[in-house]
This record gives sequence, structure tokens and C-alpha cells, in this order.
Amino acid sequence: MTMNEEQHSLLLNSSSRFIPPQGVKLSYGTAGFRADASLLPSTVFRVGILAALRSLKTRSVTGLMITASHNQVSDNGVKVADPNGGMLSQHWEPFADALANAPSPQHLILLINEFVEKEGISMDGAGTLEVLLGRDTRPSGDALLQAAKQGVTSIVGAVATDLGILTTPQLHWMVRARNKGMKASEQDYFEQLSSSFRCLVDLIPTEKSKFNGVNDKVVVDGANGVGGVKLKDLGKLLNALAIEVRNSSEDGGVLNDGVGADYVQKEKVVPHGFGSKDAGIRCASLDGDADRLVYFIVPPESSGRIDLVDGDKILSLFALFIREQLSFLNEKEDINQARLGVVQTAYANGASTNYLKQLGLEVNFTPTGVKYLHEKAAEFDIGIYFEANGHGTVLFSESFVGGLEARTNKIASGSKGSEREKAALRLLAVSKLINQAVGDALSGLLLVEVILQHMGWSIHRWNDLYHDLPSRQLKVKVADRTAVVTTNAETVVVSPPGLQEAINEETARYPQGRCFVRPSGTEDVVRVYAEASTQETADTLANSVARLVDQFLGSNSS
Ligand code: NG1
Ligand code: ZN
Repeated sequence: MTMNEEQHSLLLNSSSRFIPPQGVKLSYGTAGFRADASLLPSTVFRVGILAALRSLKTRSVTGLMITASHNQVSDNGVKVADPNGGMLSQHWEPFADALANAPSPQHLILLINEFVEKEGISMDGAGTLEVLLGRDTRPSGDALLQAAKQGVTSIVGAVATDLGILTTPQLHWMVRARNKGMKASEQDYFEQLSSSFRCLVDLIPTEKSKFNGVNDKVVVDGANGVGGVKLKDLGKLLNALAIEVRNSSEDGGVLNDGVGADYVQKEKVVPHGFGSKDAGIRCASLDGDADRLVYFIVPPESSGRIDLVDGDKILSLFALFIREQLSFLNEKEDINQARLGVVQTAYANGASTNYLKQLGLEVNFTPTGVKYLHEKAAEFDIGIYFEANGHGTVLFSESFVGGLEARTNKIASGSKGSEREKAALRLLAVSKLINQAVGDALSGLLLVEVILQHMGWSIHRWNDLYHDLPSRQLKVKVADRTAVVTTNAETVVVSPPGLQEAINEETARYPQGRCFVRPSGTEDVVRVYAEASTQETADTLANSVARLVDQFLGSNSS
């Protein structure tokens, strides 16, 4: 089933224009290919081919996003959205690696031939064969998007639809919507989010409808990326919420430079554009492509420090609200006890896990990387997943949504239903508001905001749900980070031998100590995470374990 002459010469011609840089080996990793943008044209071109082949295989629309998320502005990256709007199927990742690293056009064609044969892909150009392309605001984005287009159209019959500048979650949402036969433009995205938000506002219990927030405005740090601009557009459709956007990329600031969710979460300091004037008010940060969201409070006399309200706390807020709605629904048990599950990684603060368990929730752990969390969350009727860094969403199973729809269809809109009926309407609105494809800072922000209004809570009340254990994250540069092999959702090192025992011995010396190390999937480092009863001891534990990592794998070891 090898390719015909037309296909062969098309690929040969186009790929000769995109020769990969010498001596660079790229890996698809947990979040697609990422590197300095100057190294990426051939990679992005080849991922264009990959996305077209994925579309050919699945007979569905796929997506290709050009972004390096929270990384510095000179970097860029590329990843594929699968037909369901999720990440590229994991069993295609080795092919993605092989494609990106093929040294010549001839090797590339050989690889494609082998792969289409193995996968039983018929390269006849029939049926749907369309790839949606999006990019963030990086200056290198446009040229890379052109490279992606050429990759897509190197497959006979493939159409590349350029959607321009989008957030990563918008692109994933659109791919999913297209394949479900739903309206899928950016305007449709904004309308779905704003109408389900309004629906939730209308369902706020009257006794709580007077919002008790310290300040009814939320101030959002847009990371000087795509999210701030889109949030301004979305905000125009929302009467019940005042949003002030700073660092929106229109005021000349540099993407992810002293701004954005990653900076705020890792450094726990105020982003550029915020300061003591914002003490006590509700602030939030998006990352560069708007798939992460954290909140924060500037304490009075903060000297630059913030109180972080991270992904774990967003998860906890969502879990509380959803659990409350389910308890109304289940009162007479006519919707069978829905299975609610939450999913975290080892980076979740231990205090959040304790809190969720105390609520009686089933807490699951997966390795780092949203594709693992997403997969686990999809096993439940309602699965809530969040990484501490603010990437997460709430997944609703189709059968559960079907049950809600059947129940809510009977309720005339606007009528004053029972608490159970309102709970069903609320859950249905949440399933429409929160992105079902990937974590989405814009839809996450709207859900946080409406839940706070529903509860009548200020950010302080929310932040007081539990108190984070002090923690510290460090990076260690080593000769070969792949020498660290872990198990048990990355909490236990199995190789190099002896390292885990040494970590255990050190950790045991600290009250409430917890510590783990793992190789990063996106940077050439080993990450160390430590928690303990005080900031000082968390810092000491992290530093001691970083030294152990260095001893076992030091930059000079082989
Ligand atoms: P790595 O570099 O593998 O730790 C980071 C984040 C992940 C995930 C990916 C993808 C941390 C500690 N790790 O992965 O959670 O978001 O980037 O962007 O935040
Ligand atoms: Zn991101």
C-alpha cells in the first residue's frame, strides 16, 4: 500500500525545502516538540504531515497548535490535537519522534511508507482530510504556521485551515466541536462559554445573590500572551462579571517574562503590573497559551510575595460545588449515584489531597502530564483533574450528560424548579462551560467566578478551605536525566539503585516531610519537589535531595 507517484513527488518536493538542523534530536514529550524557534521549521512542517496522516487514519478533522506555552518568547513548539480534541494518541508518539528526526527527505518518505502500511492507512485522499491550524502570539508563529500548512498539503487531498491566533484550548475545543458536527467558530466558543456562565448566574440561590466578595472585579494577568486578548473579547459578553486584564500583550510587555501562571506559581511573587495597590483583591494569572490558570492574593505589605491559590485549590472549589449539586440530584436517587472522581499528580500539595479525602472523594494519582490525568478523569461520570500549576478541567461522561439532558428537557426554562432540577441544570451548564477537550484558563476562570458568586465567597474564604504545606521545587542539571526511572506515579525512583533509599532516609528527618524526584518531560533537568511543616525545612529537604541527585547522577557522571 505504498504511496503513488503523485504523492511521492509531492512529499519529496516539499520536504526538500525543510531540511532539519544538524545534530538536534527532538522528542514529542508530554507537550509536543519544543525548542528555540529557529530550530523548528522542519519539525513543524513534519508535524503538519503527521496531523494530516492522523486525519486520514481517523477520517476526522485534527488540529495543529503552534505554541511553547509558558516557555520564553524565543522558543516555540508544536503539537497535534486528536479528533476528540484531546492530545495526540500516545501510540503515535514514537512515529512523531521518528518523523521529526528523519535526517533526509528520502528517510522521511521511507518512514511514512512503513508507517501507513503498518497502520493500514490508505492514501487515497478520499473522505474528510482537514487540519485546523492555530498559533499563539509568538513572533515566530506566523512563519511556522506557513511551514505547518506546507506539511499538511504535502498529503494529497489534505486541506489546511488557518485559524490564526488562538489559545491552545480554543483550538482543541474547535477540533472536538467540528467532529461532533457542532458549530465550531471562535464566536461559537465565546457564545457557549458566556451563555452557560449566564445560566449558572441565573441559578444562584437568591439568598446568596448579593456577592460578598471583597471586590467584585477580578484582575487578570494575561502573561503578555494570547489569553488576555481573548479574555477581553469574552468579557464583553458577560454582564455579571467585571474583568480587568493586565499584561494583555497589547501594552508592549514580553511574553512570560516576569508574568504569567508559571512564574506566579513557581516563584510565588507578584507578576509585573501588580503591586501593593492590589492588596486583598482577587487576582488571576494565565500562562502564555491560556491553558493554565492560578489565582493569587497580594497580602498587605507583601514586599512582592503573594498568597498563591493554585490548581489544587481550583480543583477543591470545583469538587465542592459539584459534590453539592450531586447531593441534591441524588436525594431521591433517580439519577443513579454518579461516580465523581478527582485526579492529581504527586505535585499536588499534600494538604489538598487530605482535604479532598476528608470530603469523602476518591482521589487518584497519575504521572505528570495532562494526557495521563485526562485519561484517568475520563473513567468517571464526572472526573475533575488539575495539576498544581493550574492546568485542568472537569470531564463529564456522555451518558451522564445524556441523563441530565433528559431530566432538564422537562423543565421549562426560567421556571422555578426544585433544588434537584436546579442542580441538574447547573451541572449541565458546567458541562458546557468547562472545556471538555483540555484544560482551559478562560472557561476555568468563568467557572471559578460563578462558583464564588454562588457560594457568596471572597477569594480569602476560598483560600481558607485548607492551608498549603510549605513546599519547594528545584531543578538539577545532570549528564543524562533519562537515567532517573520512576514508578508509582513518579513518587519512587527505581533507578539509579540506592537513590530512593537515600531520599527516604533524608525525608524521614522532617516532620510532614514528603519528597520525590523525576526527570522533566519538557526541560533537560531532574526536578525535585519537597514538602515539610515549615518553609525552612521544605527548602532544606529540597536542597539536600538535590545534592543526592547530583551525587548519584552528577553532571560529570556517565
Ligand atoms: P515537566 O517539565 O515534565 O515537569 C511541565 C509541568 C507539567 C506539565 C508539562 C507540560 C510541572 C512540575 N511540570 O512538565 O505539569 O504542565 O510541563 O506543559 O509543573
Ligand atoms: Zn500552556
